[in-house]
Amino acid sequence: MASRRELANAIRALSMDAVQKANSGHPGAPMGMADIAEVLWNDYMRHNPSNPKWPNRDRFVLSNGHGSMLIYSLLHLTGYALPMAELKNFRQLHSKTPGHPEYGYAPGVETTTGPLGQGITNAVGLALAERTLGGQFNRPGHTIVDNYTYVFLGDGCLMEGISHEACSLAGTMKLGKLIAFYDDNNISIDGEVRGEGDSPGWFQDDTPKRFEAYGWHVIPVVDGHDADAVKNAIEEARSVTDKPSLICCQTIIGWGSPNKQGKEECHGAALGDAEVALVRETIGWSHAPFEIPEEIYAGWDAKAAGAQAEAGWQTAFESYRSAHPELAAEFERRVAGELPSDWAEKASAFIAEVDAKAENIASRKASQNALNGFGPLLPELMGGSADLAGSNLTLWSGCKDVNAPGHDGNYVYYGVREFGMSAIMNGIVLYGGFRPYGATFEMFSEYARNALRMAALMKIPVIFVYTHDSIGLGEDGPTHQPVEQTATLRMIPNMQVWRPCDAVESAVCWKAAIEHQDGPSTLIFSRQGLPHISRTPEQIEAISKGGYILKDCAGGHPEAIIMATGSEVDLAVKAAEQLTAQGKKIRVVSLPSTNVFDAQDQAYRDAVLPPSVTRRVAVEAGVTDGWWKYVGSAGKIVGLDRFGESAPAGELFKEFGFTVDNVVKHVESIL
Ligand SMILES: Cc1ncc(C[n+]2csc(CCOP(=O)(O)OP(=O)(O)O)c2C)c(N)n1
Ligand SMILES: [Mg+2]
Repeated sequence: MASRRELANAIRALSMDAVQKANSGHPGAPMGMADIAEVLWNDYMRHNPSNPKWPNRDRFVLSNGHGSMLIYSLLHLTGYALPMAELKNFRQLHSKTPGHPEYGYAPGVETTTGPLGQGITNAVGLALAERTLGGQFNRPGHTIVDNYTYVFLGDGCLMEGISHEACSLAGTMKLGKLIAFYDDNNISIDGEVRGEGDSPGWFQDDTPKRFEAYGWHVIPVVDGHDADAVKNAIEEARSVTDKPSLICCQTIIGWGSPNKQGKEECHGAALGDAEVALVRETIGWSHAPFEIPEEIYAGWDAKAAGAQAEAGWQTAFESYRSAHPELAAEFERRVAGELPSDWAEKASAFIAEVDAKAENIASRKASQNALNGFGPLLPELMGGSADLAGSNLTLWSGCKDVNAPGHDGNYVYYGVREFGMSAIMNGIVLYGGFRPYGATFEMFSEYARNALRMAALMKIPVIFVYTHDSIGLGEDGPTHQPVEQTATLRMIPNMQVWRPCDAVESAVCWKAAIEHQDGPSTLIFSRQGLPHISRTPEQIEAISKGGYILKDCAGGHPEAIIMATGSEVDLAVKAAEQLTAQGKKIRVVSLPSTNVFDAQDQAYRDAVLPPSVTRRVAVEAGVTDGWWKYVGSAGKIVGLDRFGESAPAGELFKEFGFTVDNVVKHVESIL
């Protein structure tokens, strides 16, 4: 039987050889954490390589994603559908082994990691989702949701600010089944993180004390190369159920490399052929690159144990089904990510109700109304706000705090943690069974931005809600007034951005976001009141196309088009009325989602914005850059290419030209 060290050395060999072959990558972390990974995966991880989507599997997150060869080695060795050919193809085009682990490529990769700090934050989301889904579905004698979330992280993750946001919240929430392994190797790219005297380095935190202060259970000193010590630490961590655990593992980066271990040199570069040969000698690994002896495979193979674990769970689930048939069916629906069968019909009925009410309200209020309409249909909703519930209006009548007794809630008080909230939502949706939405002021989407990008990269259906969407928020001033944010959010590939103009469009955009399953959505709402606009049922239907004709001239052959989004649609409508009264033929196009509109076929887009009509004016209280593609070089834009000011909203709209008269003037200038 292979020894633990020999099993761990398989990770070391695969990692250094794959990096060497690619002549690119990070051998240090996998070689340093191999012994820890061996104990965790062989003795504790409950997973089924033949079914990477088994809902009750333990989750593993490599937050120090640069060490991607660690997870690829583990997945290959334990029996996932990740053949050796993929390891040989590390970092090559169309391989399943990209430079950093990417969700949707290698089976068993739970989330995309690499941007440091976000993996641990996703893991907090995974652990919160596990606890909450358990609270909602487990019943006495039937524990069907019950898994651990394990996460590896390095100095870099701990230096990143988001780790504070996430770990502080995890401590407050007492996420006892979250177990983190800190790769305490005193190295990051620039060298030793803990220097001395006049060269203090850049990371001298007392990490154990920091995590104790968060309310974590901390195991402060574990030799990360001593399997027994690691095993004891995992036992201890699992025995503490009311606190997340941090196991601080002292390791040597690049362990086994005689000339490079312990040095930053092996962090992110191939060791070189000569050093690779020396490692083979040093660790006693005589096998050729990418050759794994049968005995080693046998020591790692998790297929039989995994199949057995899942079968045991299936049996338990069938007994749950007998006792609670409706819950079991609902669990299966939720985990499959399917909408309730009556969703489409009830959602449309709600939108018709909103239209009939014809309310003049802020779109943030309309958003809350939509949540009250849709929330009862969707127990999978997991809401939240970064300490702005009363401003973002994210609470609806069915909200219950996730931390309340029973842990069966559906609302997260994230505190002032925009980035943390967003990356936690990514983790929640990745767990399965939930549709998270979370809110802040649109301005602070900036704080969260990379998590939005990661959601888009992973094509996962998180709903980011942003209120206070322009200078229309008024007196809080330019620090809080978005100007360039909507435009830049639209630029994120795979992100559907909505900026509705009234309560009806707000309800439709919520419905669209809920139905958009293969990517994130951003919903942008106003602070200030917006008038109801009347529409035909066909127009209401067309809102979900992202852009549509809201008002047309008689005969349908306009001489000019005014297009707008959100709070500026009203200006466009009134300007068109004024111009129509002067005998002009004007069409108004509402574009609540430019991305969704862009995805319509050419015939539809041309029907809304006929290429022959080149006299076009766009109105949006934000930067103008993105609008030129709609108005063309003959067009005009009423926008805002500067920061706002602190003043009442009405005055600001006048000051910056968002008036009916100014829109009319712009149209007249090109007629
Ligand atoms: C947000 C972010 N900033 C910077 C980087 C680039 N980067 C990758 S690894 C690394 C150093 C990480 O140090 P540590 O976590 O200690 O990793 P180790 O060298 O110990 O493997 C940096 C700066 C990154 N991946 N993500
Ligand atoms: Mg390090």
